[in-house]
Amino acid sequence: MTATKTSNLTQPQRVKGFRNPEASKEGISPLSEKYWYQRYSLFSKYDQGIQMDEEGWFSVTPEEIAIRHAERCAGHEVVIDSFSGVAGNAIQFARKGCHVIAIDIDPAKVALAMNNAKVYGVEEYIDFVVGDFFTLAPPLKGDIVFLSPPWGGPSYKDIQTFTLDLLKPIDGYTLFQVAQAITPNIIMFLPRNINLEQVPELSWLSSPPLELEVELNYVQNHLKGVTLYFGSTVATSPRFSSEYKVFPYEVS
Ligand code: MGP
Ligand code: SAH
Repeated sequence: MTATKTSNLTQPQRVKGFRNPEASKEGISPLSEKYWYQRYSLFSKYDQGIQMDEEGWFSVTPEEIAIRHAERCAGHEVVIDSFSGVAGNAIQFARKGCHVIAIDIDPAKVALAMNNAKVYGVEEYIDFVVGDFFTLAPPLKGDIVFLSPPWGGPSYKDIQTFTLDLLKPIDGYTLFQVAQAITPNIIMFLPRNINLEQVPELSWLSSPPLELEVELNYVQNHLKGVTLYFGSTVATSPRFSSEYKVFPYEVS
């Protein structure tokens, strides 16, 4: 397993204690304002009509990280974005030329996702589905399953070490098994405080264990999340790494 680091973009800075009049005019809540300051790193085309809601603000994958995820879809046709939110990831997979099945349980989120995909001109490449991924999954066919489930809100970071059982709406092991029934090529976006020692356990759910690569995702030197790439066609450097205190794939 290897671990690599991404970096990046310039963001407007927040002035503490001051409510930005532009944000207030846009109807941004005090909770979301922190994310509004990062709006161009979330969507570079933000000013061209991007629409968000409260959960969308704190959950959307920053664009440069979503681009990085999407680089792995080269050579694959269909990506299932199982928890598509406001389409931060779905848009980038589509921009790379993949067909995306974008699923979200919240109809309001799907409406925002459709709007945002239009802003990027990629709505034709995305099938938007309102529904529960776990109900829809069994008959689905796809070359990659992308998983960015809810982490329990912004308070995820109050926990010192985030464990896989804390993912919502179901633990990470069960979620992974549902995805694995579709394809071994799985990309999973997890909190930066995820217990890295647990991660190989997901590989070991398969026999032989799945190849695994771990990527630490930074924006402007700030660690935003951790991406796990599973399966021989998306884990491009699936080697054991001594950079982290981790884990051969082989179960001895
Ligand atoms: P954050 O830690 O809330 O923001 O989320 P930030 O600005 O790093 O906070 P700070 O206080 O450390 O400065 C960081 C990133 O994690 C967000 O931009 C989202 O991409 C992602 N993220 C956060 N949450 C709560 C979720 C979630 O529930 N699900 C998913 N899929 N991604 C999330
Ligand atoms: N990657 C997305 C953010 C995903 S946030 C982006 O970049 O925009 C997680 C999403 O999972 C939320 O929008 C939430 O509505 C959705 N969700 C929660 N439970 C779900 C389920 N059972 N099936 C499908 N979507 C679900």
